[in-house]
Amino acid sequence: MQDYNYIQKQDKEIYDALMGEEQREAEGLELIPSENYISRAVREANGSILNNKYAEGYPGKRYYGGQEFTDAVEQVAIDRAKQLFNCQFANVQPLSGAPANMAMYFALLEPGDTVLGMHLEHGGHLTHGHPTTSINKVFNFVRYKMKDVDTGEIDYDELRAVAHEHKPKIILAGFSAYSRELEYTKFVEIAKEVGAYTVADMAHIAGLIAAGVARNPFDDGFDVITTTTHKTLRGPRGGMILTNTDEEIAKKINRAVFPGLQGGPHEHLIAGKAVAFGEASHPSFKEYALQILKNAKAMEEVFRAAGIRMLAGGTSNHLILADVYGSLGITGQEAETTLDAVGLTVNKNMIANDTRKALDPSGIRFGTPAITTRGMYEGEATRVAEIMVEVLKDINNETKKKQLKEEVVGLATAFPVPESFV
Ligand code: DSN
Repeated sequence: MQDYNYIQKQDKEIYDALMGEEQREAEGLELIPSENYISRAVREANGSILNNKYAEGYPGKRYYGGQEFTDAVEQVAIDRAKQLFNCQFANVQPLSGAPANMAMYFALLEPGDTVLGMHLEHGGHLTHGHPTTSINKVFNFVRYKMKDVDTGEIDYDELRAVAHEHKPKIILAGFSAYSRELEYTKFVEIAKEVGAYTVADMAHIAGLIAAGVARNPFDDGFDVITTTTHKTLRGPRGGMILTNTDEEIAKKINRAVFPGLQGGPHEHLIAGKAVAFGEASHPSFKEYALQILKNAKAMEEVFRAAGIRMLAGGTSNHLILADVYGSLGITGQEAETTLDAVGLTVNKNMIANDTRKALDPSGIRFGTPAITTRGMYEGEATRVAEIMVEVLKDINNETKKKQLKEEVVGLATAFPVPESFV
C-alpha cells in the first residue's frame, strides 16, 4: 500500500476514503475492461513536483519561463509515444479521451461538417457524437452498425452507402464496447472514395496495439489515432493524439489542443505517460498483452458453456459484452450490483438493439486487463468467470454469495497488484 502520511495527519475524511479504496482494490477484482492498475513508478510521476508548473505551449516553445525540466519530460513522452505506435507525430497533452477527441474534431473539421462513427449501442462511444454530448451541437454525426450482432461483423456495405450519401470529413473507427477487430483497410478504402480522413479511437486497445497483439491502424494507412493512456496501456489517466500523415495535420492538432481547447498541460501526468510508455516497450508488456487475450478467451468459454449470450458471439480482444437480461432474466443493473457484492466489479452496458434503458440496460461489460496485471492466467480467469456465472444464476442465494465473496477475497489476496512491471 502507498504511504499517505501527510494526508493522514491533516485530512481525515480524504484519508478514510483512500483507505477504503485501498481495501476495495486489494480485496476485490476489477473486471471493468477500461480499468487497470498502474505501477509505483507511474504513481510517483503522477504525484510528482511537476504538478507545480505551468507549461502552456510545447517543448522549446513555451509561454512561461522555467521549462528546462518540463521540456525534457514532455519530449521524452512524445518520443516514446512515436516509437511505441510507429508514427511521426504525437501530442501527449490531452487531459483524457474526450478532450482528445474534441481536439481532433476541431483540428480536422469546420463546424457543421459530418463525421461517420459507430453507433453507441453497437459499441461506439459518447464522444463519437451521441445526441446528449455538446460536440453533437457543433458537428453532424452519422452512424454505422454491426450487420450481425451475433458475429460482430460490421456492415461495411451500409458504411460505404452512408459515407457516399453524407460525404463525411472523418470516418471514425473505434469503440468502447465492441469485442472484435475492425477491418481498417475497408475504412481506408471507403474514406478514399469520399475524400474523408480516417481516425481510429483506440482507447480500449492501445495497450494491445503497443504490444503488437492487435493491429495498428497506422499500418493500414489511417491518418490519426486518438486514445486514452490509462486502459490496456496501463498509464496515468490521460489522452493522446497521434498522426502519421503530414506535418500540417500535426500542427493543426497541436493548435487545437493548445490554445484551442486546453490551457496548461498536466506535466506530472505527462511524466506518468512517459514512464508508462517506457514500461510498455519492455518485453514483459507483450506477455501481459497476450495474456489479456488468452484470459478473455478463457472467460468467453465459461459464458458460452453456461448458455449466456455474448454480443458479437464472444471476443477477439480484452472485453466481453453479455446479454444477462436476455439469457438470465436479470437486468444489467441487478447483475452489476450483485457481482459488486461479491467483490467483482463490472459495468452495466447497453447492448445492440437493447429493449431497456441506459441506466438499467440488458447487458454487462467485463474484461481482463486488470486481473492480468495482477498476474492471473487462464486458470484463474476461468474460475473468476465461473464465480460470475454462479452468482448471476442464483442472485438471491445469500449463503452462496457469502462463500463466493470469501473465495474472491482469497483470490485477490493471492494476486496482489505488483509494484513494478519491468
Ligand atoms: N468510460 C470509458 C469506458 O469505460 O470505456 C470510455 O470513456
